Amino acid sequence: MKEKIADLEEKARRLRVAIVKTLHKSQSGHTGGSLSAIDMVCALYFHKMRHNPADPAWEGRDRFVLSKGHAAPALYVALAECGYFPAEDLMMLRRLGSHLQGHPDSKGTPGVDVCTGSLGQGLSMANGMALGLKLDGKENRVYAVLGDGELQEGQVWEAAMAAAHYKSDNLCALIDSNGLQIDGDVSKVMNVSSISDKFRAFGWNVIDIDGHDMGQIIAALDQAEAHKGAPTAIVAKTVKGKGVHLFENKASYHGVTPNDDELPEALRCLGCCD
Ligand SMILES: Cc1ncc(C[n+]2csc(CCOP(=O)(O)OP(=O)(O)O)c2C)c(N)n1
Repeated sequence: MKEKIADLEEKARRLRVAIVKTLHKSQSGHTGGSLSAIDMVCALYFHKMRHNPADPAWEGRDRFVLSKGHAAPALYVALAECGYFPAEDLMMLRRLGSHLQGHPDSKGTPGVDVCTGSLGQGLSMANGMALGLKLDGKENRVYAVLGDGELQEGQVWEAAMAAAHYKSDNLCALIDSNGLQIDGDVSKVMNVSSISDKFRAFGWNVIDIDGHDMGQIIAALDQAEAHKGAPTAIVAKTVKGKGVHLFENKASYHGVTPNDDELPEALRCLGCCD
């Protein structure tokens, strides 16, 4: 297990490098929330989820919904690393006509199941997928990553209520709780705490973790899978911009990309010199 965790940590480091390089090239996109979510995305794609890059529409796959769709770079670097498309394509992020748009597009990108980006809607889509799979008697699981600022959208709580009502234990929501949104502190814009208490009150199984501790992430994903009779919310404490001190805990880097001056230092922080 120690080796597995070390492998995933190394993978996450490399994915962070890819995020920084991709966003530097595009000069458009979301840095902070991509770096905060990447450890969870990495654990899902390289440890937990059943999926097949050679056959993106494979029926036996688990489903993934990046509800905080602006963190698309985190998803794209994982999909590229899996082999859904060549890594060179990452350099086309946000280009007109590219299959890597600023927010996930299920029609354009192999491996993307749903279009997201309008905050608050992903958990409802994940609910529908989870319910549909259950009605079909399938074992597949559904994972959705949400932002804590996103929880200010009322639809999230309608979805939370419905998932508990239908006992959707094949559904797992991961909350990237980095405490910041586009305009600053989530607690000041519209306080959503306590996130854990809220999901618990809605009837969910709740697991609190450090969202950058790979051991805790995979243990929580295993617990979620084992839990029967209710959906699971993994409430992950994270750092916006994690891994690069220039961007850490700064709301100003929500939608700002590394510039030419910042790139070398950002890569140095991530142990990458090329
Ligand atoms: C319905 C909707 N309203 C506004 C936006 C613009 N927007 C994009 S990201 C963001 C802040 C999201 O904060 P959070 O969910 O905490 O994401 P993170 O900090 O993890 O990047 C906003 C308001 C949007 N994408 N969708």
